[in-house]
Amino acid sequence: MTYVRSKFRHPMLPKNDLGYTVDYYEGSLSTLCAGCGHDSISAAIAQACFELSIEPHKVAKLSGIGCSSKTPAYFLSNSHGFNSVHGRMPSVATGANLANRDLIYLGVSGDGDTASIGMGQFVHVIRRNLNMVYIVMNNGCYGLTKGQDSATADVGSKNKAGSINLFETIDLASLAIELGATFVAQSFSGDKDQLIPLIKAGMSHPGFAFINVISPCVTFNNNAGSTKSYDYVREHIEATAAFDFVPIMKEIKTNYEEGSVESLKMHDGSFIQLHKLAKDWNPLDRVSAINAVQNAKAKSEILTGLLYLNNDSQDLHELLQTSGRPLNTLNKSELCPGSEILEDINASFR
Ligand SMILES: Cc1ncc(C[n+]2csc(CCOP(=O)(O)OP(=O)(O)O)c2C)c(N)n1
Ligand code: SF4
Repeated sequence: MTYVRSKFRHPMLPKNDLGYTVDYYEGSLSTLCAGCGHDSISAAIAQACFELSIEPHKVAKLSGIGCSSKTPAYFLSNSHGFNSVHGRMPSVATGANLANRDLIYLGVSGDGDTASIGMGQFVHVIRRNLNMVYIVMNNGCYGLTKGQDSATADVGSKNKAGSINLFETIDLASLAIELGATFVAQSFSGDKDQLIPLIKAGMSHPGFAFINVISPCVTFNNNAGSTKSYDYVREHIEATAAFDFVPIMKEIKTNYEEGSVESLKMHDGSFIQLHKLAKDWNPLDRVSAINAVQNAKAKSEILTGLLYLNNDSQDLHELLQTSGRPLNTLNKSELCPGSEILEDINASFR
């Protein structure tokens, strides 16, 4: 692994609508193990933001603790970033989002960070439908602390030390759908053609967009017997549907066979194009989404793609009917209703 990165970029590198090349969306040089799935996800995030022509300073990256939670250092170096306490990223994201609704919130977590110490925070940020993208880089182990089994390790899978996991796995995608998440997707770190459109769609979704990405840990969980290794995942992956994400500003491409495409309009006016591979697949149907994930699991398959989308998503700001302007831009006279109104409010509690 080299610790020197050339600053030279080809002068003909394509530019996005803002005039930036993709390197403007990169971060500092990764210190993760060579071949770690998390690095591929970081690259997909950078590419998605480049393709959406997002101003990096309009993005806030947040994470907990773990190899996965280190990755915000490796993408979007021109964005805001907050590396929080283990499992506590959702609270920090909630506070930041309530103070400034105008940023795009991108949370990155690990399966340990989310499904163990952060589980309480995870379930409540889903219930609140906080407007953010929440990516779990799921390798079934605690990579940073030397590969102990996490709560997403499959029962019966073997870790590098040779011990078999005795405990039932927590399926984060099923849990998210069950808890009312309004956008739930699943993918694989090595499948950028699927992952980049999913991230773009998640960023355009007005509510909590959860993306569970299987991301093999090459150092501690890539052995025979692991169900999160590159080989296992490649052999057991099944896509619900392949799709393109088309922002509303761009012409909508319809070069797919008629009848094989399902066009889903997002709240911000953009569309997701679903290539229906599974005949009866309907991502708008919550019950069939839960059944499909569970049926795949029963066959030891990992279902990938956009699993569930609620087109009537109302995010936390809408639910709480907060000010349309970010709170951090309101001045004292706008925030304080005045002593007479405060007196009335106090009187109503007496
Ligand atoms: C409060 C607290 N408890 C435990 C730890 C030790 N710790 C650091 S990272 C980690 C788990 C990381 O696993 P995961 O979130 O799956 O990320 P990965 O490293 O696999 O990407 C643990 C237990 C800690 N940093 N803080
Ligand atoms: S220990 Fe595993 S998760 Fe951590 S950087 Fe290395 S390969 Fe990635």
